Amino acid sequence: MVQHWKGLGEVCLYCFTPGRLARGRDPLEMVMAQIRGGADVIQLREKHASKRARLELGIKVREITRKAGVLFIVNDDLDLALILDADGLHLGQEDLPLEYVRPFLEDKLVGISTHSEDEIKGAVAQGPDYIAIGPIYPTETKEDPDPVVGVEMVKTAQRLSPVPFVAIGGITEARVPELVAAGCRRVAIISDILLSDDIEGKCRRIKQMLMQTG
Ligand code: TZP
Ligand code: MG
Repeated sequence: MVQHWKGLGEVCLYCFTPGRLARGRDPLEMVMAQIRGGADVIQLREKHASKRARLELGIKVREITRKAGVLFIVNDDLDLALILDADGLHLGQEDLPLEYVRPFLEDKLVGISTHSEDEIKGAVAQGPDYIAIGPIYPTETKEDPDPVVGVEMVKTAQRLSPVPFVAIGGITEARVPELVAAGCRRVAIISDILLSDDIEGKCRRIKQMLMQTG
């Protein structure tokens, strides 16, 4: 079944390609396990791969996500987002400003990472389709992460963001209830899912908790 998404509004569980966390496993199988477990988004995030390797993996992930009706978002690379006909592009604070990107992605989703109240305000002013807020908890996945913002940032995003927000950074299955209680409906998780021996089951349990938020 192919679903047609208007935005990130329906998304609960935002997942990733494994990058270095593949550790000898098949990245495509890891993507498929996340989708079987209920991932709503797969982001192509391969910080240590060459652009050509990202392209080659991206071609396959595009095919899998299209068939599954799951959103496919490319991290950082506008050219790859266009070449792969991705559903969207995710931009960090040091990536291309949205105003230069939007003309190429008029009908696609563009998300911006934010790490403080001021960055939320700055991002929202640019007109993204969604924002990410974090790191909510300490993370070892990101090299040189910004300071931890804490669960309180959920309330700040609720107050300041007219577009959907996704919490990220150090989120684990055990921490999801605290985020849900704070009013968070969307989480992006890398290591807790990708380092799990049961990626599908882990995703399913997390998704279940998020879907109960209504
Ligand atoms: N942006 C802020 S924290 C982070 C990114 C990409 C890493 C999240 O990874 P993990 O393993 O879920 O903490
Ligand atoms: Mg980036």
